[in-house]
Amino acid sequence: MTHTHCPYCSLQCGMTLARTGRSLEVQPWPEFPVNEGALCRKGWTATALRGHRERLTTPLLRDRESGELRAAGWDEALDLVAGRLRELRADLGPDAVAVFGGGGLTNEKAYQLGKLARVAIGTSQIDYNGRWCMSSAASAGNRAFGLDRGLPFPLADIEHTDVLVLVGSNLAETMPPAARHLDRLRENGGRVVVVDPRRTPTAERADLFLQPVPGTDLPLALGLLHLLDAAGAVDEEYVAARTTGWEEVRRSIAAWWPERVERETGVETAQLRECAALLAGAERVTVLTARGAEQHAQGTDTVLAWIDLALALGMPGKEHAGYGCLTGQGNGQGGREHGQKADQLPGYRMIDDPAARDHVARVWGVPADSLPGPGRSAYELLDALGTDGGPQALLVFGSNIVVSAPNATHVTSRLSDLDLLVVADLVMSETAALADVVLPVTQWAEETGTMTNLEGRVILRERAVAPPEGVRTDLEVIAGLASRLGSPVEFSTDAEEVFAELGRASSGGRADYAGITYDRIRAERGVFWPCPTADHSGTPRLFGSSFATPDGRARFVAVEHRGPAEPTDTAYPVHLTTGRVLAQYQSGAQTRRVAELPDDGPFVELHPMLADRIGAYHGEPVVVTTRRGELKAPARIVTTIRPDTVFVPFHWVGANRLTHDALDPASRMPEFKVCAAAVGLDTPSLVPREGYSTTDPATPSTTDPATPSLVPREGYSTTEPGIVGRVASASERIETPA
Ligand SMILES: Nc1nc2c(c(=O)[nH]1)N[C@H]1C(S)=C(S)[C@@H](COP(=O)(O)OP(=O)(O)OC[C@H]3O[C@@H](n4cnc5c(=O)[nH]c(N)nc54)[C@H](O)[C@@H]3O)O[C@H]1N2
Ligand SMILES: Nc1nc2c(c(=O)[nH]1)N[C@H]1C(S)=C(S)[C@@H](COP(=O)(O)OP(=O)(O)OC[C@H]3O[C@@H](n4cnc5c(=O)[nH]c(N)nc54)[C@H](O)[C@@H]3O)O[C@H]1N2
Ligand code: SF4
Ligand SMILES: [Mo]
Repeated sequence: MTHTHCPYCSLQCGMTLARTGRSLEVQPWPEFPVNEGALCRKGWTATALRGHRERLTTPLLRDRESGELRAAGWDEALDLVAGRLRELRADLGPDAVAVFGGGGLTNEKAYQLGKLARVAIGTSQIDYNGRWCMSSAASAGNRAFGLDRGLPFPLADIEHTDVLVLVGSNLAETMPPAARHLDRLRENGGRVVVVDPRRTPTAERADLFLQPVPGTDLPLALGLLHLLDAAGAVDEEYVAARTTGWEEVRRSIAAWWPERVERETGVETAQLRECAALLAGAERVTVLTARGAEQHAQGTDTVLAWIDLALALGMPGKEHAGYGCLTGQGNGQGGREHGQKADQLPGYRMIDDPAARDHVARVWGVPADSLPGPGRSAYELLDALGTDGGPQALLVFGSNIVVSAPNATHVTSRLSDLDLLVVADLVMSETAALADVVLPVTQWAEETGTMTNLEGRVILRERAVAPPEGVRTDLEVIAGLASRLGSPVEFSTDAEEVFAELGRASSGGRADYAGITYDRIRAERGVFWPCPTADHSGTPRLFGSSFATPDGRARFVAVEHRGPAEPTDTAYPVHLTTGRVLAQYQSGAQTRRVAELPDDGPFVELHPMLADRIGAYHGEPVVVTTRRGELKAPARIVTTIRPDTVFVPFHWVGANRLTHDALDPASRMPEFKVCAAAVGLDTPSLVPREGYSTTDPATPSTTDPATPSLVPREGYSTTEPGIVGRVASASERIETPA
């Protein structure tokens, strides 16, 4: 029996792994506080990849002549990789080699990956998939509070708030055991507000559901703030004592009167007023954002607008109230603290800060001036691969870029221009399938390491079983490469030893782990950072008396609504948004291989009115087209989505051929959550006429056979969700999701 944590999302549910004979069974661990024994179906089936026939168990090298992958020994594979990296480094400099990490990697792996890049390779070119996850909330948190810890309080605190506002989170499907907090909150007399263009299972639990046009959460927040200010609901005492910048925000919200907000967001003024009244009357308000609000080219400003709202109400730092971001990946929090991010060193130190460089270089035993500066952000890094002056080799640990990167067709073509692509994975992901070298690694139950959950709680995953013969841990792979690259310092392969070094490297930094040990985590069921010394009890709650800014005050930031990078037009008249379903995880590399989890492939969720317009029936294939590509998938006709919006899950190849690569200027987050699309039937009339290019927005298109039915009828407003109930004809075809 081993107590450990689920291999998937940031809730990091505690579970017990029990061995019976040769099998490994998932059982509850009721004492672990975050999930109290509950798991979602991904957690219950997590051991299915153990002994799976598609598990990789030997290194693979691409044969130059046949183009096929063939089995190889570890020494042959690592020698080949290191040899080629040395050549590239000698010919083109260390930045010719790039590293791409993942928010699912343990703290120890993320730390060693950063050290591999900066010390053993000497490259500045390292970033990771967390850039696509919560980075906009991270930039906003740093700006407003001087610190980014997703939740500055334990998740269970939300049970005691009076009003909880969930902006772009579908936690009932993305972290199901957390949904019970919503139920308890309501039992305690609290209210829940959900903001989402789709009435999700999370929205079903809401007292008030706002259904804005994708990409308009920012004006929604400013509109609420406008009403609150007008009603005298701003906590002037708190604002004066604990913040700066309010007057500028106050001026900037003056013009966001409700009718303008309704025009922009599609949320009716009556609902807006209802929401403002709920907030104004509450003693404790908690605002939580997730990817729906954050994955936009104005994601940072959107989060700042919601933080402005929370600050104006006097909430951050108050008990059972405040602002938080629901981080996503298993180690989405720790993964952004220990050095796999382009601009960071361990302990959430900034790589361009001379004092930070000195400290970390001393721990690493190298001169500070040998450390490179900041590199490119995730998408910019991938976009530069194989180009003149860009990296010519890429090492990937813990991401399936081909499926999950925005504008994926372009990214895949960048990968194919590389001189060397190396992927370390457990299974043959779509990205591994393109690699020149595939390195088979252990998975969670077969190794030990720490993760930091969405609350900033550092937890321990203990090894429960031996790995299959032939695979190595990521730490062993990293160390093997480091020594072959002539690293001036040793790389430990022992997770506990690496954690102790990480503790020293983070000491005195913003995310200080120096006082945390494996034994303490075992004894205390997790320790919250910052925890600077062995006798420090850890920090479950932040900001009680001051914020992490130099003067201890939180910053109001005035923001402007720029709108989506790609607005709809007559050729691409609907909003495309993307996201998740309960039974699949991320790029699906792992969960699509679990037989117990339903895998029906991608689908296009659309409203009966839109379906009516294009003549689509439930289950019938439809084609979604954007300026970057198209996807054919069955229609799923539901009344729960806005009539002007379609939704496609990204767990399968396809959704990201459609998405836009516009980036947020501060966080470099791509705009996964909104772009302009056309949707039509998969019929011959959809084949572009001669001379008509689907990639040319300038082409006059109202006469195009693919789109005329999408031009709104007279009297029909695409921004008015209330119209839903008036369409009876399509209702026979409606199927709401279970
Ligand atoms: N089942 C499952 N659970 C997961 C994951 C998974 O892949 N599968 N992944 C984990 C990870 S890494 C993450 S980051 C989290 C993500 O967790 P969530 O953020 O909850 O998941 P998403 O489905 O990406 O987006 C949430 C909601 O945003 C809505 N949305 C789309 N556009 C907008 C918009 O413009 N504004 C607003 N307000 N809402 C919008 C979508 O309709 C969707 O319901 O989930 C974690 N948990
Ligand atoms: N359209 C659209 N695209 C999105 C999003 C969206 O909402 N919409 N969300 C974005 C978000 S929030 C995220 S987090 C990304 C996630 O997308 P990805 O980065 O693709 O995440 P995963 O599918 O978890 O990929 C992890 C890969 O690493 C492997 N792996 C798992 N554990 C380990 C390990 O310990 N070591 C190694 N070496 N490999 C391991 C897995 O088998 C898998 O192949 O997708 C982003 N892409
Ligand atoms: S909610 Fe997240 S951590 Fe918990 S069992 Fe499901 S996937 Fe695993
Ligand atoms: Mo994520």
